[in-house]
Amino acid sequence: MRNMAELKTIVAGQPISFGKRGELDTIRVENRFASFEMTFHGAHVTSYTPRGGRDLLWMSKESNLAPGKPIRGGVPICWPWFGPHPAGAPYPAHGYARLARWDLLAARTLPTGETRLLLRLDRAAIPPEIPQMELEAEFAVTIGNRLELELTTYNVSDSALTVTEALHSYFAVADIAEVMITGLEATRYLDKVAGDEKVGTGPVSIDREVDRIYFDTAATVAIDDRAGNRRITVAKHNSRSTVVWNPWIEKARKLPDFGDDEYRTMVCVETVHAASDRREVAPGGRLILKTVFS
Ligand code: TA6
Repeated sequence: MRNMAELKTIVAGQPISFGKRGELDTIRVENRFASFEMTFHGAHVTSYTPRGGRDLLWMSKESNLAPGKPIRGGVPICWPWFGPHPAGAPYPAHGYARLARWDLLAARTLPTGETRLLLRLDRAAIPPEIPQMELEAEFAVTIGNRLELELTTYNVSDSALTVTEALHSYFAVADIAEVMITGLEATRYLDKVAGDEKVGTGPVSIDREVDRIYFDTAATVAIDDRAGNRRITVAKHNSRSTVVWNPWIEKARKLPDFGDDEYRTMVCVETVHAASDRREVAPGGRLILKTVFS
């Protein structure tokens, strides 16, 4: 882990500072395009506010903000598996990347004025009770008039390894009842609530719990937040599956880190490698998952 003196050297002369959110150390960027915050814990993006606009990301007011606990909101990195692990405990849901501190390796200001950060998962910080896979992870963030997030997996073992993963983005909307999601029409999806497969017929509106993995799609998704008079686009690279999730009333009530009525102001549109879109990484190989939102 780099100490504060080393960190300050990395960011010297750039619009980057260090702060706190709850118990967690944060990296803050204020450049000409946007205000941005992420925690070292989980390399978790917690805020992205374009200059003169509103935060694109939603954070629960009930979220944990402490080492070793998942953060509810922003962009959780689910890695190196998505969802519950087939073996159950001691394998946590959505993997262990979001439970450990990451190290800041580099920070650069591009000729465009965008700020680029590079972080690496500190495997020594992974809770020791969780069996690790022989994988390394790096996360590159580019803060401009779009936010680019790129998660790279390196297989440092001598055998092929299967990875599922997600950039599990929580977007802020004014009123979920007025949201229309386009880009997933006529796309096959697994409906995890009903437990069956369906095909999308038109734009997606949300008036109940929705938990869907859309398959065979590289599409850019648009979230039309009509009550908020805003349209958020979610593009992706090297992913053939997209998750749409809103817990709705009952599930939100059951989640201790999710306010009872907070489901009304969020929706997750996630860029993933999940289910049949799981990826095999060759020994010494790497896997990239990238999402860009604006
Ligand atoms: O991405 C949707 C999902 O897999 C849902 O099934 C729900 O579990 C959600 O992730 C949140 O998971 P978490 O472990 O962060 O509460």
